[in-house]
Amino acid sequence: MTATPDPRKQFVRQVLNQAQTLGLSQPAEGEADAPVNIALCKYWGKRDPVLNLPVNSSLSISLPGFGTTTRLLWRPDSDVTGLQRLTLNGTPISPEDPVFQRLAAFLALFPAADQGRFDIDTHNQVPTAAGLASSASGFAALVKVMNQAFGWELSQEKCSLLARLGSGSASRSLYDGFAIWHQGLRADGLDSYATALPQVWPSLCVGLVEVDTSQKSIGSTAGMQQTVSDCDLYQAWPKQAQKALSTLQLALETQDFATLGKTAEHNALSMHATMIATWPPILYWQPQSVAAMQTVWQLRADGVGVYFTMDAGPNLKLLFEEQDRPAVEQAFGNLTILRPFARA
Ligand code: 2P0
Repeated sequence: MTATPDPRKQFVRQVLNQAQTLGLSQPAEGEADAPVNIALCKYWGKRDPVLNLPVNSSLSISLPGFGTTTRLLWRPDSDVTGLQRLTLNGTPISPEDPVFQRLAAFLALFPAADQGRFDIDTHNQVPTAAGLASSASGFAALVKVMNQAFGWELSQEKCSLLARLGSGSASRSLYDGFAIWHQGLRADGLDSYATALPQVWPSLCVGLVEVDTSQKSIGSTAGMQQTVSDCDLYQAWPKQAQKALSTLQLALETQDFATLGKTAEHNALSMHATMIATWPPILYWQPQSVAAMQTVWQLRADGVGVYFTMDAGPNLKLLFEEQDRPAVEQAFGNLTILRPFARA
């Protein structure tokens, strides 16, 4: 019986094309970083879980200064191959750890993993508040450092294709600012990558409301799979997301903050509605999450331009502009506030 080729390995080979044969006789090393991102139109559901192809396109804002920095050393003159050493924020990670195994499995998709050993040091500068996902910045930084160390000279779009295989949302972390991950139509996944949007929004603030940052009971990969297979309401989701995406793009073009905020909040609540309506239900919210939503709604009733978005967890990310910062800070007290375009 012949083994079926791993479609992910084939995908990597297609993306690397000529580049894979270069630079594999000499040691390679480098360092790269990538930001975390927050989706304003969410990725929720895979049409192909092996190639990480999404049901819908998504749109995000990156948070420069918060993300992952990764150093890579690759050596061909070794008895062993694949990932050999991984440190996270200076601490060695055991090969039995799921983090090590996920990274090793990703690296194993690349020809270099059969031809030498990888040693990787990775540092996360992700705020502890609000449990921002580090897998997005982690896989984006890893692909960037491989591109650089192996001299592949891949475009950002091609790096985005590769990062997507590690974690869907990583496809958007190749860029600062706003990005769209295009769902793509092809079965081979070669048209499902993110591109940057040109708009900047200097007054935009993102506030992190920390409700609970402990490990969640169901991860987003499993949560979205269950929703796709078991939720009758899910069929409404792709349509909602498509509409939200168009509206957000228009809001960015016209710098219409109220439309941006409203659309992002509505999209996040629609995503959560599909999770709640699956069985067994997936409800990431805690009483304090709902209390924070009500505070946002009260602020809006009082004329403050603040909106929220939420991911697969109980924490809120607030969206507001600089002029409303004092009112938001007063209502929420101890709030971590990030400025995505502070350096723009
Ligand atoms: C997003 N999330 O668009 C959505 C909203 C969570 C809720 O992307 O299975 O870690 O590795 O592709 O990218 C989190 O999912 O999932 C996510 P995989 P990922 O940000």
